[in-house]
Amino acid sequence: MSILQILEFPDPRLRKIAEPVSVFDEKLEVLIEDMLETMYEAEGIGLAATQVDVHKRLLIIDVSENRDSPQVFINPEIKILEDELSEYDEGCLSVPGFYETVSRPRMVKITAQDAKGEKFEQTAEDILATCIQHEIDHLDGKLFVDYLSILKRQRIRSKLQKELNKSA
Ligand code: GNR
Ligand code: NI
Repeated sequence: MSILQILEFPDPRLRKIAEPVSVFDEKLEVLIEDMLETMYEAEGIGLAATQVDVHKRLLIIDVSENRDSPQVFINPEIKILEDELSEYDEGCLSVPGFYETVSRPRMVKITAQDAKGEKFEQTAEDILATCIQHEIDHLDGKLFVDYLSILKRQRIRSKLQKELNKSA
């Protein structure tokens, strides 16, 4: 297993639109294992393939307290089940150190495939619903900072750009 490098905003590769997964092979299983290891090491509750520069429609989530209940969603689609929104202070491993409140639909239905290509359906509420929407946004080249004011986004961008320049 290996820890993968997580891209950081404003890296343009975070804006790529991921392609559907069509082959469910050993290589995919290895990618999933590496993404899980990377997510746990970074102490995130989710990770989208886009964040590790793999532009495939694949995301993983673990919102459990004990960090022992990973969920894998491949080619996920969501349907909003309620008009009600919920607000969370969102963070992102690709936007390190920044947390801002974002509103999203509170309850969604997800259809996706598992690592074997088997289709499944699941409803999600609250933090799980938020996290899945946040991860699907990554697959579509979107980041939570896109929901903030331009001013806030520019401030975050210039602070992170300075950090990236320092380490370059
Ligand atoms: O670790 C994460 N925490 C989080 C908190 C609130 C809403 C969304 C998230 S996802 C984030 C990990 C990440 O960046 N996934 O893409
Ligand atoms: Ni994120």
